Amino acid sequence: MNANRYYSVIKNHQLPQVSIIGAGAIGQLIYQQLSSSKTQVNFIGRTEKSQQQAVTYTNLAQQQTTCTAMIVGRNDWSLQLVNTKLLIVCVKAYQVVAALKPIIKLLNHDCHILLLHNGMGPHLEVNNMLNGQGLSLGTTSQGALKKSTWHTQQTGQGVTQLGHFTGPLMSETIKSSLLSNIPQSQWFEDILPMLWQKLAINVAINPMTAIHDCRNGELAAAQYRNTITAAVTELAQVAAAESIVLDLEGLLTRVYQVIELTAANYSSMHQDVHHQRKTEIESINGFVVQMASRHALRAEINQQLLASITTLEQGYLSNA
Ligand code: KPL
Repeated sequence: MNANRYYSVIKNHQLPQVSIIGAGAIGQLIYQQLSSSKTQVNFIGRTEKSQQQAVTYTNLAQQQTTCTAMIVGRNDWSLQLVNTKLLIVCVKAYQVVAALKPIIKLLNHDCHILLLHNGMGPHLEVNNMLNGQGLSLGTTSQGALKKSTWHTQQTGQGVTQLGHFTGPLMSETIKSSLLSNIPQSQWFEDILPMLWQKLAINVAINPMTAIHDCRNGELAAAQYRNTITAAVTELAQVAAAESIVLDLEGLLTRVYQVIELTAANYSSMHQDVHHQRKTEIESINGFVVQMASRHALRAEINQQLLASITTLEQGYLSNA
């Protein structure tokens, strides 16, 4: 893009700048939700080149709109110029560190970072990479599907839970923009218990649906109950060792509610295995196993689920 034109697109406003890394279904959904607000939103691209891109969005009422998004190039000049105040990282958990590494040093100290992915773990590494920036974490159960590279469809409503993790706080202006534009979003002073609760759902449903090649609803069958109970019990014990007190009965009730509410769906891990993609197992059951070993605890069932999915994955990834 012509440098002057690019400069004027970026500098034509005094609105807080939010950048998104990861133009997957959730990244594009959040882009749409924020771009209708008094916030300037852009994507950070994968290449050095900046460009404008037509992005299409279909909402739950099947209405389709197309707008022009700015894709900021990953070069020092563009990234400094864009002066991002909030960077939302919407890549898969296993891509977070690699996505942030080359750009974190180019972000201003007053830029805040928000990680929004399935599973847990990358925040521990990102914490060590921070260059003065504050870090918040979040989870969303909103449903979205990529119909093509730049066309996303919202497929379901869901809640989005956000909260501070470390360093300087997110600015109140940006926080209220997130909360007023992302439907059913809430801010938690203590976000970690929320993330562990979401993790409890994922440690039970995701690997089991992938191993047994079934929809979420089929996990209500009695034959799966012991494994689900054991995986969630281990998670609650590990969380307790991390000083996060969770109510085991409440967690199991929630797992079965989600199984019922999403009965017809295939979990994200089922879909990853079905399409022979890398899964998020390392940041789901793998995280429980990793944290258990820190506290000299056993997490046998999570270890078994991790091993089964890793074996499945290695089978197809090594042939790819
Ligand atoms: O988050 C999910 C996922 O598939 O990753 C659940 C809640 C299990 C819904 O499918």
